[in-house]
Amino acid sequence: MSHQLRRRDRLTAQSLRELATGDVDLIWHREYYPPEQCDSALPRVVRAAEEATFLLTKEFTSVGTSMGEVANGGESVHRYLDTAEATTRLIRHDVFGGQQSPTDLIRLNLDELWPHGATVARYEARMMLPGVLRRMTPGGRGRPHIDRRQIPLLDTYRLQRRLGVNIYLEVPAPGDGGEIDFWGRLSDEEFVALKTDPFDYGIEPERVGPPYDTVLPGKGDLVMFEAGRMHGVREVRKGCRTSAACFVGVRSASDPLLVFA
Ligand SMILES: O=C(O)CCC(=O)C(=O)O
Repeated sequence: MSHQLRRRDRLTAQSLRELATGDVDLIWHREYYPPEQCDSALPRVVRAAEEATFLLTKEFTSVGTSMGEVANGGESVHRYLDTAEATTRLIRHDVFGGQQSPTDLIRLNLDELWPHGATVARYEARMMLPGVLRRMTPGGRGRPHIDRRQIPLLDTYRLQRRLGVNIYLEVPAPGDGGEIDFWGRLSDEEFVALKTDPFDYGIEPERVGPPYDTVLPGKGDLVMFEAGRMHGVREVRKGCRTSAACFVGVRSASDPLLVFA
């Protein structure tokens, strides 16, 4: 049996529905965000990434306290909620001022493409962060992981699926790393059982065997996939890899999609 992921190459109402129901595994829409707009925003994105105080890992940096940092609940949930609005303003007005940000664009598209629209997720009536900016410099990587659905901030939503959304503003040259590898789907419980440290976001690539499929995104590309499928980013050996990212929570077909990061 082939493990190759079932792909679609455009984000449309149909491909979104297929991804949300698990009928396809991946949407890889090339140059979804215009490459020249990636270039014009990049210097400000890099500056914001350099000033970011991200705690989850040293393997990449992220602008904004992200969902990954608060997956285990506790005090950091307050920081996440307290900083969501300011981070959103920073990304929209300071970093992408004068042009639409990739995470604003995807929110609009999702709202228009999904039958019941898309909205920013809330926790106790407070806005979650709708998007982050991530950057990997040489040596950076993302170890294999899933992004769990059953975490304190998301629990009340009872998500059926959590989709990862990434739009690439800068990518290493082919051969210099930064590919996304995909393995099989895991439940939250199976993934937690695989981890040696519950506070570490991922596991060592050597422990998971060869990937089922690999994608090397280009500048401006959108890659969307089910985040319950184990995935990781290969080490960036040269150049940098910078992306705008969020997640989409799927409930039933008659509920709005939820956007959070
Ligand atoms: O940067 C990427 O391509 C993948 C990011 C990732 O690991 C995620 O969205 O959970």
